[in-house]
Amino acid sequence: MATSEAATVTATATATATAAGTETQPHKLERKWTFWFDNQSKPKQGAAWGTSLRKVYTFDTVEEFWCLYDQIFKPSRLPINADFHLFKAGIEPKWEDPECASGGKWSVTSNRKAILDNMWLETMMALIGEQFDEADEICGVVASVRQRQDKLALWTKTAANEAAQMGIGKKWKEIIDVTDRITYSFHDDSRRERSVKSRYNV
Ligand code: MGP
Repeated sequence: MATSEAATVTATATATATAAGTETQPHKLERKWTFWFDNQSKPKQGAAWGTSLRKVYTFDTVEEFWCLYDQIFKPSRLPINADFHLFKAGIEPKWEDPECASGGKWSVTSNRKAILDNMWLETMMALIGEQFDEADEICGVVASVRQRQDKLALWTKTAANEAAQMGIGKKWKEIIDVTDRITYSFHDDSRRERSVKSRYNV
């Protein structure tokens, strides 16, 4: 997404949210969330990971969320090697962020665009609606479109806290309606080696 597109999104989302707010008060969320976008489809040679990662929009109302989701944030619209992220405001979707540094992620794959879109939407609604008992443990969710398989990952804060991660994993499976086993990996392992072993599964 070009900077001008991001600016248009910002203006439209604000306008729509404001228009919606003229009749009723916008519905405030428990906390602020930020949408991010990363397009690694045309990587600059030698560019370090993260150079194409862009913060797009921070919001804290239901109306802004629906407007942004509807207009932009559907993973089926992404090119190959691009990602959307929805993270708590103030947390960057990077292993290097202090809130993520000791964390990890639950992952699911999808071969069908419609399923990925649906799992992404269900997960985002659960996050902004504070549906997880361990909400403080959650950093955000990432939708990744890849040649081989699309992926969704739920990033959490304290990888070593197995009980918290198992609680989140079980709840997430219900939310996205997945019955197959899902796996949890530590960011620390990903930092060290490319083929990462899973630490927990549920
Ligand atoms: P990835 O984006 O998690 O998987 O990490 P992808 O792109 O689906 O690739 P695959 O290996 O699963 O097929 C891919 C690579 O990007 C990692 O091995 C790192 O080199 C780099 N990378 C990914 N993340 C999320 C980070 C990060 O947060 N920080 C840094 N420094 N590098 C990262």
